[in-house]
Amino acid sequence: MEEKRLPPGQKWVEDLIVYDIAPLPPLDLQNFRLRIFGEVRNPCELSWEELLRLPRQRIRADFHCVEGWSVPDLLWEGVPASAILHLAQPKPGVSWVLAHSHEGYSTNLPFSYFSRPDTILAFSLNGKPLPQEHGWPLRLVVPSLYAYKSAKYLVALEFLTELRRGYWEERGYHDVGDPWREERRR
Ligand SMILES: Nc1nc2c(c(=O)[nH]1)N[C@H]1C(S)=C(S)[C@@H](COP(=O)(O)O)O[C@H]1N2
Ligand SMILES: [Mo]
Repeated sequence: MEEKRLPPGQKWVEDLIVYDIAPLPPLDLQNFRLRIFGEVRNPCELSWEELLRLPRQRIRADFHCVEGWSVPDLLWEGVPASAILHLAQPKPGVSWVLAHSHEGYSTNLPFSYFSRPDTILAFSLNGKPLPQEHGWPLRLVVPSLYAYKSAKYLVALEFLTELRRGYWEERGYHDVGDPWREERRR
């Protein structure tokens, strides 16, 4: 059974390995806003309190980094992507989501993967508040794609009808990044 759970070319490791493209500028919950914009009927900015009033969900999922390591069975809790879609109402023709992070990181992913039931905006990992280095206060978690799509320090979601690339995608990483199809680079 184990090998069916491990995508091609991956190896299990016990714990997350921290990757950051840049140091994190200070961020406090008082000033925190999640901005939802682009091709949506209801663009909005959510404060931390408003975010916590949205529906919540827990998921248990394996985490696959494009560099070849996978961590089994992480438990995330947060706001499901479905709640964001319900609120923002993407317009017909939306095909990509660009996630923006506080320190300048960004990543694009197909709208179809963003919309999957296991995609969440997580504020908790393994039963504890999200540790700073793993994306505090809010992180996009997309278990169906390589980990570079799971943007830490999430501050905005932009809905697009055309492809616009994020940080690693501009540098040659795959626009979709499905580990089961081993879409590492384009
Ligand atoms: N904001 C931000 N999110 C990010 C990254 C980053 O550099 N900045 N790195 C990505 C990559 S390449 C990986 S493998 C995972 C690592 O998650 P971790 O640092 O929580 O282990 O975060 C992803 N999300
Ligand atoms: Mo990664």
